[in-house]
Amino acid sequence: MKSSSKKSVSRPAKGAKKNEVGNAGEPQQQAGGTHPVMTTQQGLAISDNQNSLRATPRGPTLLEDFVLREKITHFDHERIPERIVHARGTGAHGYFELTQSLSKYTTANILTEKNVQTPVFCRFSTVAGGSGSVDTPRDVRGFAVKFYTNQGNWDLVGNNIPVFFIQDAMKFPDLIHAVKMEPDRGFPQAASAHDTFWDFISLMPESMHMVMWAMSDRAIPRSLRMIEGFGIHSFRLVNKEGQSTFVKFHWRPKIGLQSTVWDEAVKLAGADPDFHRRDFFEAIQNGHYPEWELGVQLFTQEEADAFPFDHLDSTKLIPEELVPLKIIGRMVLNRWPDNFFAETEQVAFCPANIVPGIDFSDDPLLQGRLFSYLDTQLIRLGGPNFTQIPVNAPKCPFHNMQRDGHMQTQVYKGRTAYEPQSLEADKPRASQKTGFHSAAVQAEGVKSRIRADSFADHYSQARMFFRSQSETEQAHLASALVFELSKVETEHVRLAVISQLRTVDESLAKRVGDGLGLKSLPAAVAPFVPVKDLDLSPALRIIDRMKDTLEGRTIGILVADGSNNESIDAMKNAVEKAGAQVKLVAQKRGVTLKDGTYVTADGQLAGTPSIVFDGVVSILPMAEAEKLVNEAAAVDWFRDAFGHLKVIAACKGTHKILEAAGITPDAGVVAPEDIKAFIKLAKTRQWAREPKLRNLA
Ligand code: HDE
Repeated sequence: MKSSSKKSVSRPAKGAKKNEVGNAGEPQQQAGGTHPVMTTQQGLAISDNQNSLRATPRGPTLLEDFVLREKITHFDHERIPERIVHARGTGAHGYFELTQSLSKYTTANILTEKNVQTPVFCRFSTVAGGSGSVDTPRDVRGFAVKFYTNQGNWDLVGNNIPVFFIQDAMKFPDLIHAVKMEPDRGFPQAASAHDTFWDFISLMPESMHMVMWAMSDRAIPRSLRMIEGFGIHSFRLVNKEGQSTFVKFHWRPKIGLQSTVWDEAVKLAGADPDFHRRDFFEAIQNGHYPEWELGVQLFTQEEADAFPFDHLDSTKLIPEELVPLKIIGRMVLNRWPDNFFAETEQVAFCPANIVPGIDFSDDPLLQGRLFSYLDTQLIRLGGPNFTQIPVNAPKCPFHNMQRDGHMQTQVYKGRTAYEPQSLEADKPRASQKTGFHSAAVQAEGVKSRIRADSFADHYSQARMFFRSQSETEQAHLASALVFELSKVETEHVRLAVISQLRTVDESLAKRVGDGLGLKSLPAAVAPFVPVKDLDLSPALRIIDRMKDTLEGRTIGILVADGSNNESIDAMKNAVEKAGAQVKLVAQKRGVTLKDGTYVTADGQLAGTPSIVFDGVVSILPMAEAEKLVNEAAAVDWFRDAFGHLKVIAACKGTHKILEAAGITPDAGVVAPEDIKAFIKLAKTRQWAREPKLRNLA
């Protein structure tokens, strides 16, 4: 050791000096509270959590420092593998309450016992991006619910789109490899707009229906509270007599559906990468509990035989016009997790988790999922005892003879860990009476790797979906395809997608071809079976079905020193009464209003663009408005609000900023005094404005 270390004098040998004069490495902490003494994982009280053990005050650090080593080692192991799909997500606790009993169809208590609150944990996710990606890419959203029923956990692991890209689990790894970052370059992150995705899609005609959905406004939702959820596959309900009925599960958001416009989704990714989770968090913290109705479509084998498609094919939906939706209950999410990692990250969903009275169908995609989820949890959570993690453990009693393994937290007592056994009376045995029975369905045939002919129609429902959309939604869908395909570098891939689109709908292919600047369209692909013009399903739209409510929306009011507090209050009170929340935005967060009151704005202008609001208001004294004409953040505030088709309540002075933004006021621009009109317009987007602003495909 160097001589300098020998000269060390600062070791507080008796401790007194250090306590009196402090230590350079000691933080100033607030006094008070009843802080317990910090310890190591072994329970040893820690004397100093700021300084590692050193040979001299200036180092080197000693390997002997077991407190430092324990802390760093734990930190080094803090991450677990992220989910291979649905890595980015957010979740909350809540409850499910049944309002209509399905006792005629099932023995499952969760679907027969009315007005009982069953705890749930629900996780929403994007599919393609990593856990650190953004909340608003164009993507499918996962919608997974774990019901902690008194008969065991039931997981309904669904998406916000009722169909899927592929018919057979065999193709899932290929689909995901195609959409994720390209393996040689490691990008793009959380985006389907690249060659490998569209190459795969162009060669998979069965994906055409889902592609229509993924390019529709459903894939750019405004809020997680404004998405539908679908179990996708047909499941079975089984009653006391052992008779089974097919069922499809649907979640319906109480405040209705709403989407962003594409430019807004793109800008949101930069302005607030956590936009959806923040919105979800704030809603729960503010007591605006997100709520969904649970609906079911019930149908028999005979009815299924008459459908013009095979309900076991996950690329097909059952139009509500064919089998109406029956609302049977509601889910309310009312408690934010205490710890994101312990709960939201470690929650392990599995479609194989069902309860007596519910059973699977033969859907080959579902059958593959029944294997995949448990398998993925073993690598992700490190071993078979992940079911003991509190968020995963059932809330009803559970007993079996499974033992040992990594991270076993139970201390099982007794001598036997096998069955049958005759030594211990308190050990579990199976029960014919209350146990799970698979539906007694006959299955016979020839083993093969053949896809049924009834799965061969890949285009009719894709066509039905596109043609069922409103004009505005069709234009968005066509433009999304133009955007995505414009990012594809390989010409033959772009053309192959157009060939597919021609078979879906000639007019759509033409619009996309025009958008890409093609001089002529490639030949249409020949479908395996003739494409049918199915009855249209207006229930598949979003815009026409938006609810007449401001609930779940956020209005931004731009203020400055001298803003009229009475006008602010009048707008704020009316908007809040209509169910929305209000946030004040100002160039400086501290503002003195006209009556002298000093308020702290919720957001600073440059960091709170209008993108995060559903409608904007400005109440500014003339002089302040004039100053903002030269402030890019203010000009962009209005330009974006206008461009994203939002209502604007602009005071007189603000009209100068509108002018600077190149905005010609239309019917969606009102005065802040016109509160009634503002609220009416804030309930939706100003769709009539869109064609004047954008050349949609
Ligand atoms: Fe998943 N899926 N999936 N999936 N999925 C996973 O399981 C898989 C599919 C869905 O919030 C993984 O725990 C296969 C359809 C959601 O934690 C994995 C196939 C639907 C979530 C997996 C599908 C879904 C997942 C990755 C084709 C809608 C997130 C992490 C046969 C009905 C759940 C995990 C959460 C997660 C496999 C297709 C929904 C790898 C093999 C269809 C919402 O096991």
